[in-house]
Amino acid sequence: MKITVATKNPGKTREISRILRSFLPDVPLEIADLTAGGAFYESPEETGSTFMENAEMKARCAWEKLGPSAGLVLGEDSGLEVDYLHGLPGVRSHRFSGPAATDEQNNAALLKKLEGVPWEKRTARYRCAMVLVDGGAVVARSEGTVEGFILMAPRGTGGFGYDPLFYCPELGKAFGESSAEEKNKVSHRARALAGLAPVLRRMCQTQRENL
Ligand code: ITT
Repeated sequence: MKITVATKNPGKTREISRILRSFLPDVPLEIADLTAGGAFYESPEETGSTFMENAEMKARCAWEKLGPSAGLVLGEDSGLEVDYLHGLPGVRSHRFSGPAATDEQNNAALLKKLEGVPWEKRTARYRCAMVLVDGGAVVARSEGTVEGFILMAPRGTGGFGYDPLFYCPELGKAFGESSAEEKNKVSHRARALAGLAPVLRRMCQTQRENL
């Protein structure tokens, strides 16, 4: 079963691929993303006000550009919501400190905005929305969250994005200090994928029956 993840972020593809393979060990999965054709694939502008709207936009855009060769298309939009910042950076997580911001610049900008804010007020969550498109039509949607705190300084080098600043009480450490297996047990992305796994399993069974 071929799935194209409508993303140019290799960190996301790596996690999605590992998580899906662990949820569906008996399903033969071929997982692609948009990094290979990245130079000529233009991502849609993320104009939605919710993660779900943006996830659908990404999935539909990839389907329109790639057509049936994409197989199933998985749109994913995710980000960090910090309560003290009234939900920011939210859907602007990737562009928090400017349109071409690096993860390091975004992390520095976040730490600056939270300067002097005490631990108990540094609550935050990662949120992930996913939309599965088959033949141009939306066949499933799913969301996942993981609660945590924003650290006073980065810890660890694991994961990507804001992971060195995200302390996960469920793991008792920062995502940046966690192994891929640990993060993938509790992450917003894993929880969103848990909602899609039964749909993918059913689709695979139908494909097998139709062979
Ligand atoms: P695509 O649009 O191509 O999918 P992107 O990285 O721009 O790639 P988003 O618009 O969904 O994707 O922005 C997500 C940002 O939120 C991401 O770049 C990180 O800064 C942050 N983020 C989301 N999930 C994360 C995670 O698991 N760990 C760390 N940071 C994460």
